Amino acid sequence: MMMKLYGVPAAPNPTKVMLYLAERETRGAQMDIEQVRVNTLKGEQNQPEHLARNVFGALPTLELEDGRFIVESLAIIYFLEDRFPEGALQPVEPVARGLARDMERTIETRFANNLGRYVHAVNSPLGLPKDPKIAGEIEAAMPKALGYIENVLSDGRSLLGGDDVSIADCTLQSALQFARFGKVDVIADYAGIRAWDERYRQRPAAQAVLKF
Ligand SMILES: N[C@@H](CCC(=O)N[C@@H](CS)C(=O)NCC(=O)O)C(=O)O
Repeated sequence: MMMKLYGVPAAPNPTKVMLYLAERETRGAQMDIEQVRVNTLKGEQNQPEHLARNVFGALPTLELEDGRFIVESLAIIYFLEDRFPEGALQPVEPVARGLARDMERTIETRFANNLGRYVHAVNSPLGLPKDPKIAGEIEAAMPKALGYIENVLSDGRSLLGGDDVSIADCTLQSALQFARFGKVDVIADYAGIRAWDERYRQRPAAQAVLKF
């Protein structure tokens, strides 16, 4: 059976994997993964059919050839890195690999996750109620995370890991797309991140996947 990726456009975690797949495709990988949309606006992620794939009712979810499932976005990406090693995005050398993973985790846990919560707190695309307390807490924490990313880019590199695309690029762009979806701009004062954003969005993978 062909693998299937269950996802939905514009949601950050599915988009991270969809960008990853598109980047790998442009590097020649033939993964033969069918992409299946689960309509979150209709609540399909909480229907029994999807809960049977992922008890958390979340996306993305990868159905393997043997019918089992991987339900965490980064675990899906690492699985595909191992399963299709030719042209994988991670560096092979251990120190470079450790640093690349560290950057990706830092961007997700200290920036992307907060940005997702912030968008929901100020202008939720899903119509969640505004939450000024959460918004204020995240506004206070945001400069440190944005400063970290701006500093990574300050040596003039074109992408987060250097000249080659990395998983961190997929993570950061999926978060920034969600902010655009919610009409929230947190990068206005960060020239390096803004320039990276413009560059990344020109990439064929980005053009193929991004909706906002
Ligand atoms: N840690 C999980 C988070 C998955 C997640 O929360 N996905 C969101 C979309 S970005 C979702 O499915 N939300 C729908 C819901 O929770 O009902 C991952 O990285 O895959």
